[in-house]
Amino acid sequence: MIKPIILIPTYNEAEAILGLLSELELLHRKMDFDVLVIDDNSPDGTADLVDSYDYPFVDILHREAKAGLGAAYRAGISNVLASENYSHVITMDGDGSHQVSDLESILGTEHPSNISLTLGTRWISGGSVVNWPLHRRILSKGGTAFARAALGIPLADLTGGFRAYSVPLLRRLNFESINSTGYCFQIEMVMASVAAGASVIEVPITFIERVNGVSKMSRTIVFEALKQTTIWGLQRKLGRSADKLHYVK
Ligand SMILES: Nc1nc2c(ncn2[C@@H]2O[C@H](COP(=O)(O)OP(=O)(O)OP(=O)(O)O)[C@@H](O)[C@H]2O)c(=O)[nH]1
Ligand SMILES: [Mg+2]
Repeated sequence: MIKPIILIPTYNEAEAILGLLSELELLHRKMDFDVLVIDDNSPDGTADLVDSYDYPFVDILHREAKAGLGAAYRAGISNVLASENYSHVITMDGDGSHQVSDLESILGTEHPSNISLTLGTRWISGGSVVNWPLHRRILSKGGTAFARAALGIPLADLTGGFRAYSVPLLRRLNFESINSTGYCFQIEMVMASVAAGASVIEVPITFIERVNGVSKMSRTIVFEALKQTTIWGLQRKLGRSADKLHYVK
């Protein structure tokens, strides 16, 4: 039976990862899925903790060094696509901000069957953000508003990382052209999915600010996202649509 796989990128999430895996283990008793943690050789020993977590549904991809969220996801997705075992790829943060209780609606057994991309969304009715300072709210909402206007994609949360992609959708994408290394990978994946004709649905999620560990969000990452989105927006204005960016095979 093909099943979903949850990809969890981690860099220094030792304080959060086992809690998350235990919650997933509870859900796993009633729902079949696999988990792949993608760790960039976290100095805090995140990978050792995952290795010691002896559940057959959990695997880990060990990478040599920190290379950014986009690079980690590309490596994880490439692993998934090498297998025929999976129906969906769910992406989820490893710091406890994404709630296991929202997973069932992300996976959406009740969604229309043509849905190929589900976006967990903080900024629609029913969605919320807990314990975020004002500047993070402004950054997230402002970032999405800017990307929405620049790219002409009318969705409420383009930067969130809690999503489900159908494997057939991912197989249509040309990952050689999706090259954001940082968080703008999330925006680029929506652009590429829309270019590939994805049917998108947004479901509300509760995003809780990390309690442990340190944010990897940096000025460089914000700047990369801003610069990249501006370039994509200009390319669009010049008539170079996303499919001409060779996102679709
Ligand atoms: N493998 C890998 N994982 C990463 C990298 N950068 C971030 N992550 C993971 O990606 C997820 C999201 O990163 P966060 O730092 O939580 O980013 P955020 O949620 O936007 O910001 P905060 O919650 O405020 O920290 C977390 O599980 C991180 O550990 C990276 O370079 N490599
Ligand atoms: Mg986080």
